[in-house]
Amino acid sequence: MTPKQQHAFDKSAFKASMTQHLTQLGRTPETAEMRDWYLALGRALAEHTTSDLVATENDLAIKQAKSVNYLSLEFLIGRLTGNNLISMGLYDEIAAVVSEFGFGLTDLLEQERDPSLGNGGLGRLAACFMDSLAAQQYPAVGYGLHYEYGLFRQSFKDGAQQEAPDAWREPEGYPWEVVRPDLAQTVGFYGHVAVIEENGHTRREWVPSLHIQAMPWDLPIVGYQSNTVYPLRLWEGRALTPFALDAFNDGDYTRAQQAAIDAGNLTKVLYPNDNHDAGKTLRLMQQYFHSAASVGDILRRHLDAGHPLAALPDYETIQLNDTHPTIAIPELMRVLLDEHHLSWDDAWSISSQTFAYTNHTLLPEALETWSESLMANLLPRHMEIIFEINHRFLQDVAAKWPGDVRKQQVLSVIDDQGERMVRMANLCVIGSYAVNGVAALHSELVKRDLFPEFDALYPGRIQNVTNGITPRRWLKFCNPDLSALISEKIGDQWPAHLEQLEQIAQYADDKAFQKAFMAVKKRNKQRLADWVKTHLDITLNTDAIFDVQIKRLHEYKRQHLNLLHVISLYHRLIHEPNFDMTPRVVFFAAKAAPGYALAKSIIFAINKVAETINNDPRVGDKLKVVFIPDYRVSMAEIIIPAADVSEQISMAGKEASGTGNMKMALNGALTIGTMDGANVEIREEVGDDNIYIFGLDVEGVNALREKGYHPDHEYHQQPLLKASLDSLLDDTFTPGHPGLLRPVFDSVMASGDPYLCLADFADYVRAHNQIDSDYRDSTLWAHKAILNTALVGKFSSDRSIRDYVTNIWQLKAVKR
Ligand code: 26Q
Repeated sequence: MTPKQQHAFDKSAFKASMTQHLTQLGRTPETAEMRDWYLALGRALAEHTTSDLVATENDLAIKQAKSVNYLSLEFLIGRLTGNNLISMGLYDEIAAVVSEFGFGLTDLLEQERDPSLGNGGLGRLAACFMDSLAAQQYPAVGYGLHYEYGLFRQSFKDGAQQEAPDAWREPEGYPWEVVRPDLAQTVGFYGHVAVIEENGHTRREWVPSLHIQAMPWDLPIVGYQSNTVYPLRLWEGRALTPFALDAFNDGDYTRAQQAAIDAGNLTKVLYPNDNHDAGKTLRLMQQYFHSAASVGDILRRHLDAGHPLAALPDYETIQLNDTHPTIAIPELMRVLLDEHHLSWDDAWSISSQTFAYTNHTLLPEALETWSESLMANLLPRHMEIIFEINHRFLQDVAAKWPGDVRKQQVLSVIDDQGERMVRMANLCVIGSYAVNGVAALHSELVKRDLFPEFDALYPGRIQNVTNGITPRRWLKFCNPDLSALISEKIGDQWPAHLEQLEQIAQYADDKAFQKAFMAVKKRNKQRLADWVKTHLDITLNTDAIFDVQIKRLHEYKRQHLNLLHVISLYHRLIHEPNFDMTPRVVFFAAKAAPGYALAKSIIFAINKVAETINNDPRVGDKLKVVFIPDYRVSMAEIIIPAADVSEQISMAGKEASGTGNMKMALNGALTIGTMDGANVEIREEVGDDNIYIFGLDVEGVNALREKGYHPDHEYHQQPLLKASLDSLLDDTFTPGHPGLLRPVFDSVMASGDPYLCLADFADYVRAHNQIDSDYRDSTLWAHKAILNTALVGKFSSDRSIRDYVTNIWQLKAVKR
């Protein structure tokens, strides 16, 4: 136990508490099953964190300090029990308790369902940031939505993705959450704007026609060794009263229930789109519901602490995780104007010093716009406020660039080419005091390509904060053997000071350390191989290179480029008698948005190619392809420590940052990647010799586009590429059914290969050949792998949070 730990651990009291919780589940230690024990453990631990959460909430020093409010429609937290045990410093103590009851802790932890309340990178980033805020004791509240169903569960039927609902709390409820009815808010929708005459002047006030209750559920974010517990507050939509009594009394039973049905649907399910705007009314309702409840709660805390409204920016900052919570800006304005009767200038001064916005994408299809008519119908008063913000803003633009109509058009919040649309990103930039991209390259492209006019209008507003990952979950918890090895050499303070890993670099050529390091990797590969044997019945060779691409399925991420490389290896194994290769297992894991047809076709193609290769006796164990279904945080925790090679192969300029790249490098994998997102910074840290960079960079991509790109030229000039592509058209991978994989072929031929897979293919193959030969030199490989772990300390989310604190939020840590 660490000296910092506040509560001395009372083993017998804890055992009694677990037994008590078993009783509440209707069990005794004799009749309880594994799941009951897990629930009893979770609930017993949650008692402690909940009391620490309430204590943190009531801490006067925190009330007097400035807090960040992290607003995000997604928090992909993953399982909490194991991670919280690490943060509480109780992992070994609880393992002992559990074994006295006759169980293994790791088996018990496997009982927990992942709360998959996010799609991918953006949601996981929010979770890592909450961990780092609590670890470093920067006052924070995370605000999200309490989805009844998280991201869908994925399975395959004949190779095709099937989606099933993710009932993450069923059936007993999630042990770590606590409902806070005293903190419920009410959120309005629809209705009209009333004009009220009051002692000589008029004011405008929204009269909603529908009200929904926002019920908060708190999850405890336990700071690593810090005794600090911050809330992740998730809002659930509920009917205000189960029945509209007047309607019920009128005998209109159906109408009375309608409100309850509407409210119950609001937070029913997470939208499964990643990097794509859905444009659905229910999604806008979710966004407003989230924003209004959160802004209401922030103002309640501020006023309850006795602070004046005008001092809001001194005590609260609100970070918008992409544009999804943008509507919080006009919502705060509405409350200040219509409920607190502030002048426009006073309200705007407060609001525009409170919000900051993070951009996570340059993809045009992901930039949110909402139709003005939809918004005016759902949120009539907010639409008026947006018009007023825009009107005043365009006056500033005209003053800066007199007579420049084009500037007015691109900067305006309203896009009036065609149906009038509200551009959420423009509203964010105008309404925030700071805007940031998520990696150095991405932030430069935000300034140069996405918002050049804003950058000219507001010099310095657009900044960079490079993403990070929490070393607690992504090394200490998921890779205990490597953690122990590191601690043996440099002590055990590195999880809170990741830059200390640099000291490991001195052992990169130490034979004994190399041996120990690679032995850990081997054990982690065995753990993954065992999982694959049990769940997929595929036997793997752990001497093979474990080559890993795990991320959402998207064309720009180019899983199909990886697939073409796999097919080319297979082709050579079959057709070139003298071809030899280092044995390889290529892992994929990815969910496709249910409405994204090509992404689903790529998954299908990978599964069909895997089936063929894995069952071809001519291949032996030279090559295996494994698609791990239902990728999620708990699966990542098994795959990442086992990776030798990390695939980060997006077309340059498209991946804003990536964070899986950081996780795998930290666990000793070598990256094969393009000059995109944070790969650029990983290369800076680990050095050119310890990363495999290939393909066109951003300038190369632009130059090729300029000159004119013809994928069919590549096809005709590169025999290996042609042969690989052609096998998608015949029945090599779909015996008896030629043509089933044509959508993938067409995407890079008929559709013009928008992400330049064929242009980058040859250099990608070259880089993989280099990996193949380097891996055979086990000393060389160990050296490179160790240096990856040693040199990526920069990518701790603790550093990201300190960057936000220093350059944007201006917070002070409050030690408890
Ligand atoms: C928008 C409108 C309607 C419905 C859904 C959405 C939506 C949802 C999720 C749009 C985008 C997302 C997620 C984006 C995302 O995960 N972006 C990733 O963010 C990471 C953290 O910064 C980066 O590392 C990745 O590069 C970036 O792709």
